[in-house]
Amino acid sequence: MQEGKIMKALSGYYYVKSGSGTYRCRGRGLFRKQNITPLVGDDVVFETVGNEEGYIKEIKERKNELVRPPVANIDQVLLVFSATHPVFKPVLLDRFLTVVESKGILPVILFTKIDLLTEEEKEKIDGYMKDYREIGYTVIAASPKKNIGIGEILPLLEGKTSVVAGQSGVGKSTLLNCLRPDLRLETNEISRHLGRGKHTTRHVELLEVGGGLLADTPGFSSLDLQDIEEEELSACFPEMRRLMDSCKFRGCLHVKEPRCAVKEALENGEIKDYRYEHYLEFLEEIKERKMRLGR
Ligand SMILES: Nc1nc2c(ncn2[C@@H]2O[C@H](COP(=O)(O)OP(=O)(O)O)[C@@H](O)[C@H]2O)c(=O)[nH]1
Ligand SMILES: [Mg+2]
Ligand SMILES: [Zn+2]
Repeated sequence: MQEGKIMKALSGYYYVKSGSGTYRCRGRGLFRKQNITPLVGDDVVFETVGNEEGYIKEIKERKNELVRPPVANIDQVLLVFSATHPVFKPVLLDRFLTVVESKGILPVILFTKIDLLTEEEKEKIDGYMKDYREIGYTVIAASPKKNIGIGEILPLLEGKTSVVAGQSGVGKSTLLNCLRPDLRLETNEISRHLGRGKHTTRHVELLEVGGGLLADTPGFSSLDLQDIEEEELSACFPEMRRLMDSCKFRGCLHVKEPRCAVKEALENGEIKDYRYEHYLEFLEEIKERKMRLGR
């Protein structure tokens, strides 16, 4: 018996890496019976058959898991946003942040394409970077194409399992190629998609980068707030999370309640207007879902 980590899942096989090599493994029938599907990122116990093959016998308890992309035991998500082209939309970043926070995973914010910024745009992005840093997030400005900021990213990956997430066209593949040039991932999928009118499906794989593991994902599609309850939402905003115990009412939703510490912080500028507006927008979305589904 050996212990290892599932690095890749492809055509019914799981590629498990251990201290002695990589083995192409099958899951046991038991998993199907118990309704457990092994995920990339799973730590497993497996039995080897010869030098290259094996059977997974046991999946160790997961720290967390994402459904789309299907990856387990994630330490952090690199949220990749282009500073421009396409233009930066804070509401989308806040949505990504909320989903990642709700799963208890650490987000890191990474702006790409900073080489394309005009003076005016740069000022705006600098403002946002300052805001998000004040909230407590690690924020990096980079241009993989011009090799700017890469030195800041590598140390963040060491010893961790990270997932790269972000919209199509923001520069995820370009970034990965920059972090590990031998990968030669295909870039510029936007125009290809437009041309062909459909997405190419790809497998999820953990790549060894900067002393850690990194998954480039075809997308991070599960961006609905379906697993989040109204009362849990403000905990996904660190600047609100810090104030929750100071509100007069337990379970305060920070909307119209009296003596609300979040509203006070909003008035004195400690919480940014746009962050609060996005909070309200998401809260509304969660409420609507509840009404619709009766839960
Ligand atoms: N100017 C500039 N272009 C970039 C940068 N990063 C990516 N691009 C371009 O943006 C397009 C989309 O990049 P790609 O890596 O395929 O994005 P992905 O869909 O997120 O994987 C490509 O044409 C890249 O050359 C950057 O830092 N600066
Ligand atoms: Mg790509
Ligand atoms: Zn409150």
